[in-house]
Amino acid sequence: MNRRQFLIASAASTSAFGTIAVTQTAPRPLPVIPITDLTGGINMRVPLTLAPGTHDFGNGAVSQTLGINHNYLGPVIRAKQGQTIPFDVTNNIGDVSTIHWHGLHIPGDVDGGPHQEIADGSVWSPDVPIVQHASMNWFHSHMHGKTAQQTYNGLAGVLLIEDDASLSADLPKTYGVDDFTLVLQDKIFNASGRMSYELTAEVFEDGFEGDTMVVNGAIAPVSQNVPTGLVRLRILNACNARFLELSMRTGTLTVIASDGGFLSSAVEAESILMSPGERYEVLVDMRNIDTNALQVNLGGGAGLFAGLFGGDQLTTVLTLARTADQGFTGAIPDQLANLAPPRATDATVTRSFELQMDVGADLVALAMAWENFCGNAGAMAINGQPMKMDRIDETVRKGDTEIWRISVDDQLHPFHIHGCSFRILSQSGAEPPAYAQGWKDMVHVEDGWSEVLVKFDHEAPPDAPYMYHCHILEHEDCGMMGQFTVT
Ligand SMILES: [Cu+2]
Repeated sequence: MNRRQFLIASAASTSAFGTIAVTQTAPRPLPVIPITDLTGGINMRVPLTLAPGTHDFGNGAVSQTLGINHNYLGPVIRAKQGQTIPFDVTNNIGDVSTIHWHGLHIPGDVDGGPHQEIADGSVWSPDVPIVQHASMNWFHSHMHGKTAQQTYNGLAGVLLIEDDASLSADLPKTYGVDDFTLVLQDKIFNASGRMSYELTAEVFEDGFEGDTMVVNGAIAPVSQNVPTGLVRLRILNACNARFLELSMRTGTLTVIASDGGFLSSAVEAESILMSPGERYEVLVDMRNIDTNALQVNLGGGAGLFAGLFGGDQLTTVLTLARTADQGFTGAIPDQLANLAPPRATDATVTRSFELQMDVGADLVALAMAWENFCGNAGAMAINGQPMKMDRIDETVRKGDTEIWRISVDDQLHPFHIHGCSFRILSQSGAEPPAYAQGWKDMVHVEDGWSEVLVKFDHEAPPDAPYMYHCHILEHEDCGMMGQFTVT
């Protein structure tokens, strides 16, 4: 029995992915993550404190977690283009950590990657300039070799950027009323109901995938009352490794924004495929329907299990129930942003990256010495090289437009580049879906090449390089990561 056959057999015999719906009765309320709204002005340093906590995900058990200003996960921070956020990031978790601002166009020395370690008990105080357009970003641990475990345990939060256009746009924008931030994760809860994270060599190969969906720290399904009108969902796939195929129970998803900002116009999609690390904003029309639900397909069609199972296994993550209150009465805007098609002819440099599940035996011991963490699995690599903190893999000239071509030796991987947004020219050899044709910082690849058009406008010197890596966090920790400078 090979690896894939084993997975199919074990999934089918235990029905691990089918237990969620049948064990739930009344949905829990959607937790609305507390927001730190800085758009009105910043008159003090903004504290973020990383610390251990305990958290009940809704099953009555007390789980050991990590959090940022909270027992589990961090706040939603809202800031505006043109501001500089003076963060004080205090690390009290009892271990070294970092906080990376995923999606931000910022210089390498404040990027929060593995070179900006925060020792236990110390404070990191970056001034983070917000120069880009309205977009949903996030922040999470990026401690090399420990990213997967620390992020899974709760070191992750959301950073919403607004600009003049987004603040005046005719869109739902009342936080917690018709504008919701959803942090989606998959977890495993042990027999005592406590969150668990255990790695075997097999699990390492695929990345850690849980059997239970969690929304904003509560076990799905969760429910939320909403007023009559359009409702906006800003969705983050914060899973370590699981791709999420999302759809609505009734009707389509109206996608208005991707990782790096608004699409040029809304895209209607039957479903969207979100890799770990991706963000999409969608509108749900609650003008003429009493209830609807956001659902994820845990059966087949997405991620590692693509094409392996015949049927769908649609699981509700969030139920929306309409009240008589009048909400956002506007319509879906015709135009959201002025976004020209990407011009591949602008590129003056082309680079190629192969994401590799296996490296030669001679490199495995070296990879461990370079602080890659692979459990008992062999090391992983990009272009034959496992991650090494004191090796610069690529040097980029500031202001250049480049094409990055990404391929894989096996499986499906999501690829992330720090310090930029890019446009996808092709994804696994095909045109990307319409909802993925705007600004992105994630692209995935399984077959052939994925190609992105990217321009780097900020500096990353040799002592503070940017990362590019697989966003399956176990793969990243295991060496499927490289570094580049921009000068
Ligand atoms: Cu990977």
